[in-house]
Parts: sequence; C-alpha cells; structure tokens
Amino acid sequence: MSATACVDAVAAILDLPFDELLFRAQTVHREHHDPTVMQLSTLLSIKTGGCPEDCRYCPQSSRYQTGVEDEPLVPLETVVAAARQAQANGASRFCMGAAWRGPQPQDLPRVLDMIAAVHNLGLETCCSLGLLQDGQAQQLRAAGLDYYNHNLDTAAERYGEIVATHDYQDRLDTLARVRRAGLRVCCGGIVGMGENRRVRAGLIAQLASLDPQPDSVPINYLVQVPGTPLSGTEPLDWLEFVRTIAAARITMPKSMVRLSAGRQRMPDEVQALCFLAGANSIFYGEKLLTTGNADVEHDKALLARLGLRTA
Ligand code: SAM
Ligand code: DTB
Ligand code: SF4
Repeated sequence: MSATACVDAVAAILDLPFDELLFRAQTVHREHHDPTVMQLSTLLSIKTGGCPEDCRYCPQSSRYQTGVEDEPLVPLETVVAAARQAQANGASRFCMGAAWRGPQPQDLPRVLDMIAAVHNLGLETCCSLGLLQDGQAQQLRAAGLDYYNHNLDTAAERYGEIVATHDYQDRLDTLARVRRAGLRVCCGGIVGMGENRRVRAGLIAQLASLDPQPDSVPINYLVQVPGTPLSGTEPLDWLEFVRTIAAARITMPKSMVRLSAGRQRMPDEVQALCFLAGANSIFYGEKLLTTGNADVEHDKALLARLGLRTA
C-alpha cells in the first residue's frame, strides 16, 4: 500500500461513527490483549532543561522562557531511589528521559550505569535520550536497556512547523538504529497541537507503517506550558482524542498503546473511554518530566473503579 493510501485508510477509520469506531477498536483489542490489565510505566527526568532543540511544544527547550532550569545529569543514587519507589508503587517499567538533542559520548557511561542499576532491580528499562549516533544503541542494549522511546510526534508533512533543528528523517534514522541494536521500540506522538484530522491520520499511518510496528505507542495529549510557542492552542476535543487512541489500536493491534501526557486534566470518564478504545498502558507517578501527572492515589482509585488489574 502506498503511503497516501495508508493515510486514506487511517483517515477513513477516524471518520467512522464514534460507536462503530469504539466497537472495532475494542474487538481488535480483545483479540490481542487482556482488556482487564493495565501496564504502568514511571518516568524520571535524568537531565532536565537547557535543550538546544526548538520543539515548539516542549518546556525544556532553552529557547523558550518556561521557568524550567538547565540542570545537570542527576546522580545514580537519585535514579535508584526513584526506581525503587516506582517498583514499590507497582510500576513494571522505568523510563529515563533527558533534554538532549542526543547523548554526548562523555554522558553515555553515566547513563549506562543508571540503566544497569534499574535493570538489576528487576524493572523493565526504557530511555528517551534523543537522536542516537552509530554504536550508541548497541551500548545501551549491552547495559540492559529493554526499550528506547523516540517519538515521531506528528505527521511528516507537519514536522517542519513544529521542529526546525532536526528533521523527520533524523528521527526515522534513530528508530532504525534502535531496531538494529535489538532494542524494543517505543514510538508515538502528540495530538492537540492545532493539527487537523488528516495530520493525526498521517501520524498514525506513519507509526503503523514502521516495520516491525512499535512495541509501545505513547499517545500524548499536548500539555500546554506557558512560554512555549504552542501554549494557547485551541485544546483538542476529548472525543477526537479518544478517536486517535482507537485508530492507533486498530492499526497497531499488538502494540501497547499508552495513554501518556495530558492525564492530569483529563476527566476520569474520558480516560475510561480511552481504555475502552484500546489504551492499555499509562504513565504512573506524580510527575511526567517537568509537568504534573495524575496523582497516584487518584489513579489507584480509578483503576479500582474500572476493575482493572495492573502489570
Ligand atoms: N529530548 C528527547 C527527544 O526529544 O526525543 C527525549 C525527551 S522529549 C521530552 C520526549 C517526548 O516528550 C517528545 O518526543 C514529546 O513526544 C513529549 N513531550 C514533550 N513535551 C511535551 C508536552 N508539552 N506535551 C506532551 N508531550 C510532550
Ligand atoms: C512520551 O511519549 N511522553 C513522555 C515520555 N515519552 C518521555 C514525556 C512527556 C513529557 C510531557 C511534558 C513534560 O513533563 O515535560
Ligand atoms: Fe529537547 Fe526533546 Fe524537548 Fe525537543 S522534545 S526540546 S529534543 S527535550
């Protein structure tokens, strides 16, 4: 199928009557997953702020006045303490994010130690460190990394409006390096950046055409941070967000679809619809990277109200 035909197919899915779309998504979901199980991933920002890139959604770019300070790489002990806490709270995966264009060779050894330490606790490990150079993915894998998160964020044709300091092909090249190193791929995007349905279809089509498809697909609802160029964007209709989750589930049946950023302000009923639409993973813990997340006690209560078990 050509790329355009594929976008057309996803656009047709997004255009379905809402109940039809959810029924199809839930049917696909049940063929491949236990609908009563939710996977929990906890995030830690190991290097906050001061990023040289200009991603227009991001509070960590040094180009925008968002109040996020440029901090050094955190010490190993901080990572181990946070990972232990995440494990005690019931998370199965620990994701370490860094506000880098990509890791510098001098930073990598310390990150490798963090990965090994988290791996030794018995947690799944994930890193989101930006663009990787040849050989870096292999080093991460050898240290005990299970997943690498690297998002495509939007459709190819819109990427240049959102980020100018690197391009879509750079992201695809890193994803190829990650796969070649034998790492599992976590790759998704952001919606609510003022895009139209066609752009959302383009993002989902691009993710679904990765071969093999990503193991995890984080769908982020833009967290609008004052000072970022995208702050003040018309918020995306919740039901349109649910449609996007459903389209991800239908087109990537085996992937874990993660309801990611944006849950702090998302009504419980909308989250419940996202789970019905096939989301089976969440970020769990008080914080994402620099912004707040839904609180843990609230999440525990929500999962209990919905009769969901955790993994
Ligand atoms: N610097 C690395 C990179 O860009 O790949 C890794 C960290 S970066 C913060 C990871 C992802 O966070 C981005 O690709 C984007 O999907 C997400 N993100 C950043 N700011 C966000 C925001 N305000 N709302 C929702 N998602 C956001
Ligand atoms: C992903 O898709 N979302 C996470 C993780 N991968 C690294 C990051 C969300 C960041 C939200 C804004 C912030 O807290 O800075
Ligand atoms: Fe930097 Fe990543 Fe934020 Fe872009 S998304 S500014 S690369 S931290």
